[in-house]
Amino acid sequence: MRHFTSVQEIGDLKQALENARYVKQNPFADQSLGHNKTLMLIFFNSSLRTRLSTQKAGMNLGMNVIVLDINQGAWKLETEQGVVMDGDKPEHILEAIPVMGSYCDVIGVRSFAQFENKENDYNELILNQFIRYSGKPVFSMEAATRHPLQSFADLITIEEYKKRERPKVVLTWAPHPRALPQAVPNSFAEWMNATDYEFVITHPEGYELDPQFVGDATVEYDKEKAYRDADFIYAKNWAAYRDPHYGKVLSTDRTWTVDAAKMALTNDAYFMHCLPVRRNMIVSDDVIDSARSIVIPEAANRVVSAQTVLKEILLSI
Ligand code: AN0
Ligand code: CP
Repeated sequence: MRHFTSVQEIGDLKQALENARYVKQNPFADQSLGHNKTLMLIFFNSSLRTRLSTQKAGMNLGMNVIVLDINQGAWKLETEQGVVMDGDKPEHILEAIPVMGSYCDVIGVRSFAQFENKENDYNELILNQFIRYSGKPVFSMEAATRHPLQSFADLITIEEYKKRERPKVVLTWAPHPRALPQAVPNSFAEWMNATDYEFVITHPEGYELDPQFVGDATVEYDKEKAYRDADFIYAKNWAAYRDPHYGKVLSTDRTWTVDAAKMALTNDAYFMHCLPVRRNMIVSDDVIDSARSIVIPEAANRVVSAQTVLKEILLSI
């Protein structure tokens, strides 16, 4: 594997899960792989889990790790090509990317959708420029349309907790006061569609995701019906995808908050969320504080997904 941006590059899922199990059981077995290799993590947006878990994954593999927050201390970067740079951005990404590439062996990038131009977001303008101009393997730490390290960790977690071979997994939209990207639900859908699970997406009308990610998942607008007999409830907010409301908050309807009454409809489902989560908006305190909540082991598996992917990248260079 050279670049990692989606489920596509992970190859066979069963093999990837096998690799993840090995990494989890033997976290320090491959320290020599990363010896004298530098991992550079570039953040255009905030992060707690991705920043820490990916650093930890690199360190477990014996790598040196450099973290850069573009918005704190670096020059503001122009990302559009062909513009007259007479504004507030002193440096162009066309120089910044190859310079960063020259200081490292592998690059991780976090760059959310900006909700200014759907085409730019859905063409992954920033991530693709890193792939094109850095000269180094690049992996996504959540880009405009996907968050594959999160989805891989989610899959690992479901495999660890599932009680039946083909669990029913439900992705539910939940309310949030601000506009959030579709990357997490898009990516989760893409990874769930690659399994043989029963996969259902539920959301209010107007929150339809890009059909390329929904694939052949069942979309059920009746949330109570969707929850019925579920083994996993995976909650996430996202802003509208469809035009003319792209990037807009259309509803903060708290009947969509994951609560004990809806969880009671399930097959004693586990509750999952990628975090950070707003309590009593996305999920009620009693659900996230219950024994059915697996958000902490889910977050812990972020080290495992990152290390499994980084190991594959190191094996290819
Ligand atoms: C981000 C999102 O919704 O994409 C990151 C989640 C991992 N969340 C927020 O910005 C709150
Ligand atoms: N789940 C996740 O990616 O969290 P951070 O935004 O804190 O990295």
